[in-house]
Amino acid sequence: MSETPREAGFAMPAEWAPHAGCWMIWPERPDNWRLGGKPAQAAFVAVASAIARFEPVTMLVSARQYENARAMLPPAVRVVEMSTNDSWARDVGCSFLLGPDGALGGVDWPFNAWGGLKGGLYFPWDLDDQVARKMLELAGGRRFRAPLVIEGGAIHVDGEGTALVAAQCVLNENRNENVTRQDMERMLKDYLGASQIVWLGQGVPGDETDGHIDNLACFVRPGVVLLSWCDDPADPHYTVSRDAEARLKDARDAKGRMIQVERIPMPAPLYYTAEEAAGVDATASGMNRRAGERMAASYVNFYIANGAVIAPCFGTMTDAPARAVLARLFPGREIVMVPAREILLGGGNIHCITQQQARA
Ligand code: KQY
Repeated sequence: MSETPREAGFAMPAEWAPHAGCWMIWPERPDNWRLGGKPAQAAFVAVASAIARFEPVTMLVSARQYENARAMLPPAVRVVEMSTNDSWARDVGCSFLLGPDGALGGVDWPFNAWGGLKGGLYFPWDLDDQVARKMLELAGGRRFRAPLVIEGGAIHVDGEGTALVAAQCVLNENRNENVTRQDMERMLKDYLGASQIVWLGQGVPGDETDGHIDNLACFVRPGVVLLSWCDDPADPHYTVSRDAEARLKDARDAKGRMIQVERIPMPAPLYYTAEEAAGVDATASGMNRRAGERMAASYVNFYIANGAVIAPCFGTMTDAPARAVLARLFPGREIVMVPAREILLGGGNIHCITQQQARA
């Protein structure tokens, strides 16, 4: 058996800890991004440009799109050629770790496109599964290949030994058959350097990742979790958000603290328009877009950069209250909201398309 990060003295820092930079992947897949990816590319440029004001950004780009991406991105963004199947750096990238004397490491999570042949979103996913290894080579970090399939968007950590997950996702049979909660806890503790796992139940309804935690809830500092909240009893997220709050209030973190729950409103319901759905190539993949289908929108799906929070906005009446919540919870950081509907149309949001590289 190879050494685990925990055995080697590595752990995943909180997202608010200092970053060396941020990694992203350029969108181009026409069965996920409408109109050949052009509107999504503009949205990714806006996100990369916003983050680049605060920390270095690396954009991984296919050979085919290299010139286009280089031309669209500001000079401050480093563009590196890499083959991928799609553009979800949170999920296919490594989760960076720090170890003894500030050594850089990273978890390379086995990836199966959110469910493999049992409801996964595309096939093949072999290029995506190699991204974490390649990132760690470029960054000069020690690689720890995990023994179970999960994605970076399925975990959040507080940097003090606590990890937050949703059972719907990390115990899903389409990631690992017959995995027990104990198996998963052991693996998460070993690979994140954690000592306490806080379990939520379901993720945001309609989330095509089977309930990634990064769309539902996140730590904003040790002992405090921000939860996407719904007050409409007719909305399926009403029950999900209440259940999540109850579980958080019952839980203790790695330091034995009770968890303070902060609520952020979920965006007013957002649906694919007929034009948006028609702009996506139809394939046999799991990503069939239909007009009128509800999207799993959430303000929790933000990226914490050095000195800033880069958060999605949707042009809805909930944008301003959401910004106010973030400003209150992150008093030392600039809140930068970026229009993110085009990212949401692809099934995720700003946290899903970014990956922080830790700095000692
Ligand atoms: O939310 C994410 N972390 C990824 C979503 C993938 C959607 C693929 N269409």
